Amino acid sequence: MNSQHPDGSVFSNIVRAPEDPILGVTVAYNKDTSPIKLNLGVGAYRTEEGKPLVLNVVRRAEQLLVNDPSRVKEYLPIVGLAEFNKLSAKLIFGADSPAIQENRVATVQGLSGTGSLRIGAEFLARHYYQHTIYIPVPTWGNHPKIFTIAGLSVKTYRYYDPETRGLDFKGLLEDLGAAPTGAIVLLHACAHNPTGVDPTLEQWEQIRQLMRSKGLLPFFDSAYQGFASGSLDADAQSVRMFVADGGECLAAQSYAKNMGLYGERVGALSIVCKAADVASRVESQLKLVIRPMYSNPPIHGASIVATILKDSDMYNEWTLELKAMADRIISMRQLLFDTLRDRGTPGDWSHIIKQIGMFTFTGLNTEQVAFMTKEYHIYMTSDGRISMAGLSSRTVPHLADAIHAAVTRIP
Ligand code: PGU
Repeated sequence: MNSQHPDGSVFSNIVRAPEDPILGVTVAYNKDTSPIKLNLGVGAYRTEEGKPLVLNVVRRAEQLLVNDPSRVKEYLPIVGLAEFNKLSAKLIFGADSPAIQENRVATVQGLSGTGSLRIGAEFLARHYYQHTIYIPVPTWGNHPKIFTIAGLSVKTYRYYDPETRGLDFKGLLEDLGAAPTGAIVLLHACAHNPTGVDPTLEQWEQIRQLMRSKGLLPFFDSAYQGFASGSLDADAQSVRMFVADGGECLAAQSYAKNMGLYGERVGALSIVCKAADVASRVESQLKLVIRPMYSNPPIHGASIVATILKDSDMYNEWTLELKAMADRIISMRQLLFDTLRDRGTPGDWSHIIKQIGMFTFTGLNTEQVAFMTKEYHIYMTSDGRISMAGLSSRTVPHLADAIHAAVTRIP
């Protein structure tokens, strides 16, 4: 025993940290023993049977990898698998992108979307003259933490209007218009999380003009390419508009959702520069960011992605499976909307079918969410976001009952 550490532990003064607002929902769900429990918290795809899905094309790619004796487990380079990086840049910027053809893009493999955002943030904190980053309100809860811990100063811009349940476009333009020259702006490439509200292409064009006129630096978070519309190209339009004007930008990509590779942690960070020699110097500095964090990225997930992206037959199979996931989510939106209408649930629920991507931002408040969890064993984030992919035609009636009870009993 030591007088400074009464119970003998040097860690006895550690206070318990709260659960994560999103991943903690699954922790609570797992503890619930009710047979009717439903997890609509985490944005992870489930089948109509409520099961996680490994895409058939991913299974095929894994078989090829396993059966190829030339595959070894050597370390990848610091920047990751070269082939994967090239193909990832092509996927987001387009096969005919001049920026790629002119070798103006530095791409490194990252630990899924989160890790790629973090590399970009660390790079900007070290090498970019402006340390202020603007993020939308609301946004994915991890964004402010990633940027703050990397040493950037986080400010916000208006994005969502709870009154219209749509984009606060005027507020967005005002706030970005008032941002200091050179400030970084985090943009959700498509399927904005948590609101499911994206700018139209015309609005994107206005955002682009404003940002370029003020020298604001776009940092795209692309976690849902293909999940918004079902089309990989359509969902990359926002990013491609900014690259087409010849200006610079960053893009963090995740293969968690669109290839269902969640736990494999596969992603990429690309920095589009004005010239090839700049891109090559940027890449050299990205290596210095990565090396002391985790040295070099894992090989398996990136090999799966590269196998699929480089083979036209497998690529096509992937787009069909991706479209099927997106379509199932859209059909769940319609079913939930119809079921609430049939129940005569008070309120206008048309936003359920208007919103895009994995989530519906229901408008339910914290008390209503707590009530639904307690009385109906339905788990969701406290901001009222539900992951549509967690629903099936079997569970929609249960959710509709819960929403109906919540809005009629709790103001
Ligand atoms: N960016 C956005 C906008 C996201 O929604 C997510 C995941 C990520 C990046 C990071 O995903 P990676 O798995 O690192 O590629 N958001 C999901 C998943 C759970 C979580 O919070 O990580 C969600 O439910 O919001």
